[in-house]
Amino acid sequence: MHRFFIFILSLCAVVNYLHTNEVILSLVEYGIESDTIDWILLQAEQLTPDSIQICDGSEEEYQTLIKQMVQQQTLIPLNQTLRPGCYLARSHPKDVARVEEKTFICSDKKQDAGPTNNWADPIEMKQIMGEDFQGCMKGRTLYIVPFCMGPLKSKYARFGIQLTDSPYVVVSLKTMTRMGRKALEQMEGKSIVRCLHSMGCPLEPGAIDSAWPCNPEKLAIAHFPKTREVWSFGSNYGGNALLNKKCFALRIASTLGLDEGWLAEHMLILSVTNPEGKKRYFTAAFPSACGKTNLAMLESPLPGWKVEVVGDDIAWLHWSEDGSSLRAINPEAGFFGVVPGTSEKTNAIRTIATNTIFTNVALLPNGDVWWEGKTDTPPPMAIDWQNNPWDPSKTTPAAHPNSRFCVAAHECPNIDQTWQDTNGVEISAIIFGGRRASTIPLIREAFSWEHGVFLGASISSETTAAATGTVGKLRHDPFAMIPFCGYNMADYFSHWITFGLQGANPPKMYAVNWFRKNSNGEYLWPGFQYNIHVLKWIFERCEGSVKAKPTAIGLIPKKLDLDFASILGIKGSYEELFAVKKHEWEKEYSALSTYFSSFGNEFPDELWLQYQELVQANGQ
Ligand code: GTP
Ligand code: SPV
Ligand code: MN
Repeated sequence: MHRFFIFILSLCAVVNYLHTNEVILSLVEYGIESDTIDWILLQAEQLTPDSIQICDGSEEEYQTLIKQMVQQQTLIPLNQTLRPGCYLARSHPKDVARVEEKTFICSDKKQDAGPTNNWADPIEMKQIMGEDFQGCMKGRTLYIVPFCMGPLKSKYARFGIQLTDSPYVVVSLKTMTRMGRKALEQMEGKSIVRCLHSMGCPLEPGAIDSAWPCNPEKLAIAHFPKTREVWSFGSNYGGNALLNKKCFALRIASTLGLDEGWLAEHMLILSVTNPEGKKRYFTAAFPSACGKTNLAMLESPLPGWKVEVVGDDIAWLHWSEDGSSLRAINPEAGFFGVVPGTSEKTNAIRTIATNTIFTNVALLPNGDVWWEGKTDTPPPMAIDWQNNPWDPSKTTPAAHPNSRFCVAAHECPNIDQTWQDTNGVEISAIIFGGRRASTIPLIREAFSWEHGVFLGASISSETTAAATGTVGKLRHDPFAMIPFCGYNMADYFSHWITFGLQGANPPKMYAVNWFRKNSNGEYLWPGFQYNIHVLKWIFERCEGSVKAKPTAIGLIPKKLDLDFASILGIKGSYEELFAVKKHEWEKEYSALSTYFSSFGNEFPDELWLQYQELVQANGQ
């Protein structure tokens, strides 16, 4: 206790905040360990905020911050009759997506970050970033945001505290996590992931703040797996700034999973209920902006078949204690989803009707929002995401391609009633996918767990606007985890193989591709709600009620079992959707061989064996 008071005294000197003592005392009362409190105090000392606020997660606190951001013009209230509780934020034009080239894994040894991550020495990184953090919250409030990832009281839940100077981040964390008092109440004796975040824009006295402060020139997001810390500087956007999400729940959590025998995955979790009322749960890993949220929120056109959401982005997978079932929890409590493409014809539209913060969409004269794909005909006029007048003659999009909605899970009409189950849900099937214009068929089933791991490791996908950089470039993205694995990916592959062998009855595994195109560049498969036909087939395979057709690349559905006749707007035939073209697969296997070799001796033999068997079976 003695140390606390020295800190408090030194803090009172730099922080013009009468209630600092109260803040400390309330943390002590909640049983937060003294080393965590020391950390908060030390940070406060170097960040030099004008005030400190511990966030309790109350509605009142949320509304106060919203009001403050409306005044600051960070948020624009939308038409409250059309969209109650909804706001629009416009980001800085240079702060619109995750920045992978400025994302670092700071393990002690470079080898532990592996060939697919940017590595930096942890001591050097802390020195470099430490200088930027020095004094960076001048003129601002330091918010202390305690949060829980996973259902409160679940044995699978994990805890974090984010220190941030961004009120936009605080309200987003309230929506995306179990935040504030309810998290603090569960934290006693638990290990806590320390998340430090600043927009990187100190405010001089009397200076006018911008609506979206950020510091793109000095942007860096560093992960310290050994000490379970994340440091993020300079951005206010999505996964760069909401450190609970990709930074904690994937990069740091994946390293916890490696140590403790579980998996933190970039996966949606959904349930499918058949006409007899039987429910099964599946997970699916697709790279960013490749269809997770839309699949999770699917509204089924097939009579009697229903899909409900457990999670749309991240799944933590554990074997049950007796090893009899694979359990999945969604560590999040809300959705941060891609807006463009969402319409009455697709799946998330009802979830974002109320209490949603939209970032970087267009504003309509009636105070509603618009984005590409919302309606077949664009509005005659709008204000684009950069606050410029827009009309359909413009060549630039009205909404940014990576514009997002942030909304609580309970706003989703198709949320599964078990979504907060402390034991997670039992997974029957694991699906991998990517955005591929050619080569990869609509769906195939793995022959075995090892083959399934091979399918996951083999995913390539065209890059999207979810990360800065070129869009549409094919890249290897094993398990949709390339930007999110906190350690050496070769060890990750091995971890997947051994993980499957730990349970009595591993789920079936699948690879899907909604994005195959014909020679006119049109999607062969109508996707969205029609993906239910694929989910139905997977369900029936799990039941053992349909037979599959063996091919060299996996088991595929028989034509009649996909019920093509009832699918409207289909451009491709069964034969086109499942075509295995020799020249395409030669290219595919050659690219895979080069890629797998890049992991050197660390690459698991089991996957090389799979590779060789498949190449032979293909007659290549
Ligand atoms: P992140 O949140 O970035 O991880 O993306 P996500 O994987 O959740 O992707 P999301 O469901 O938001 O979809 C991304 C884009 O792909 C949107 O523009 C969708 O309209 C489009 N999309 C989603 N599902 C389908 C599909 O089945 N077919 C086609 N053609 N496009 C789809
Ligand atoms: C993704 O890029 O996969 C996202 C958006 O879900 S972000 O939260 O920015 O990572
Ligand atoms: Mn999503």
